[in-house]
Amino acid sequence: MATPTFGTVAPSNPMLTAWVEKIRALAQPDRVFWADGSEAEKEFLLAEAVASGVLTKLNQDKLPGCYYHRSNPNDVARVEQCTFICTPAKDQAGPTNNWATPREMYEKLYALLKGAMAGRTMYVVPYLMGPPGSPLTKVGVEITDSIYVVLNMRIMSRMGKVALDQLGAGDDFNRGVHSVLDCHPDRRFIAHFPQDNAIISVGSGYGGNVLLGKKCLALRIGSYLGREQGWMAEHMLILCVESPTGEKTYVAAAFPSSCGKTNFAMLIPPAAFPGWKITTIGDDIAWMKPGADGKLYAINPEAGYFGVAPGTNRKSNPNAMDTISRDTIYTNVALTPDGGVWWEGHDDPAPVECLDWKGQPWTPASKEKAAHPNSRFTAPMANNPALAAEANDPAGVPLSAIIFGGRRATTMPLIFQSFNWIHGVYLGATMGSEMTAAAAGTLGQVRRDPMAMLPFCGYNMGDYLNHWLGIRRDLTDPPRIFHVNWFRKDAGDKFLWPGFGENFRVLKWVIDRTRGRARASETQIGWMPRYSEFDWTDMDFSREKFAQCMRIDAAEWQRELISQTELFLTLHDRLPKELIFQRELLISRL
Ligand code: OXD
Ligand code: MN
Repeated sequence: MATPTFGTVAPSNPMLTAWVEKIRALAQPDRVFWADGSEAEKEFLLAEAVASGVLTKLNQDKLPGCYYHRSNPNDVARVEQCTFICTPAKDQAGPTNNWATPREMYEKLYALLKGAMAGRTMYVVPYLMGPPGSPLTKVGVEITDSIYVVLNMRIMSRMGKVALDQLGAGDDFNRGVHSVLDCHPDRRFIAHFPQDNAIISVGSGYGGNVLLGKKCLALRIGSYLGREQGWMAEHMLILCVESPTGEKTYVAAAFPSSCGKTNFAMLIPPAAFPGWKITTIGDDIAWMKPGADGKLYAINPEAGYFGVAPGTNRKSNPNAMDTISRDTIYTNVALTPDGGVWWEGHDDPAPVECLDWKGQPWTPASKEKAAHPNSRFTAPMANNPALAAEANDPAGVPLSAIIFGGRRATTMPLIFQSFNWIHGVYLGATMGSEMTAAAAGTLGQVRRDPMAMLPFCGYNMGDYLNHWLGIRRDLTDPPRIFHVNWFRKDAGDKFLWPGFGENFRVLKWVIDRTRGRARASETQIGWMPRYSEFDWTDMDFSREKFAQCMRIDAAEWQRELISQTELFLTLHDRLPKELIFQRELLISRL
């Protein structure tokens, strides 16, 4: 390969160069590549990734700027059992995190990193989480031996010179080190050192484990920093609903992984609602801080979408299909003979033949899936036809509503509103969801996932819930809190609610509630809309069906309370008393 002319210019920040030199001396790469984020550099890296077989160039007539990657089949999802919060004391990490002391983990991981990059290039990737110039924005630097990581980080964050400019001569940056090592599950660790603002990830190449700006910095380290500094890092999409008169309302929503955050963030209102528009600010992560006016402001720290491919199609998410039609990296989907991509739930019929996510010949008669259920696309948010201009606003957007939701076949109604902030925190804290393919684990089993943050909270979950309650003190106009469930089923195992675009009808009620325009009935579990409160234009949905979606079933709620007990027991020593009172109130109402 020609001698590279890229990546040779080291930045002038001595704190940064000293740390990079320390890791270089440890990992012993053949060379160091300083990423600047330029277009020319991107072309160079793409060519190198193709030449080395890391990426396959897709059919550029069909999918301009798009590339294809297959991961090691043993490395296809986040691995919570290998994810650690490293703090001096165990109760700082809390009962819901794997814990190790920083000393023990540094020792173990430095031993694994010793000489690990011999024969490889060590890339240094400076990046911003958040729009340039925002007071919430953080600088990170990821050192990695994976060119795939560099190219993904380029999409997912604001990468290169812009980050070095914001860092200047400062020392306030997250230090992230990543090496794929030999990609062996026994040597897979994703370790966070919140007090050092540092991350070390080894043994994996999967996005959620290795794109360190995302889950590691923006959620685990971010949640820790947020508590120290008076803000919040949350697993939430952010969207803007614009009415026909131009009134804008901002909403954040937390759903566990693979429960439709990306689809909801890109929702298109049904034709029955002319003039209504939804624009996307973020699809996965929100950083939120009380503003001087007493409202809660949110930014999306990311610059791209790392979305689940299966099930994405023109019906479920037309904006995502447009977004991923160019400049996208596809991982672990199926590869068609004409250089295209396919997955279960794609608009195109199943190809007569193709290569599956493992590179094996696949036909519709095959028993295995063609695409891995957690196969992904990495696409720039700038491609989204419905991107909100506010996505790049350093000031963020003032939230009027926060929505919590899980994937629940039973118990949880389509929509209800909390009585107040504390009750809303209780709803978020007790959220349950059936497990999906985004993390290795038991599919379908309901687990408690407070605020959808169970795998992402970088400190004691009890303290985290206290932080949620404490934030209220800085808010004179807090967002209203709601709970939704798109996934309730009837006795025949069929979804009761059609979902997708029709979710706008639910969202519209939420918006109208925050603006004091919609009425609600007080029930045992919260405020609920009556049938007549929904706009049913062009939708054939009977009163009986709606009643089924909204039903509060005494026996189901009894089981729900018992299952919530497990979480309360786990968190008992730091559980805020407010949440215990909320539980008592719920029991007496029921
Ligand atoms: C994600 C996840 O990738 O939550 O966003 O797993
Ligand atoms: Mn997520």
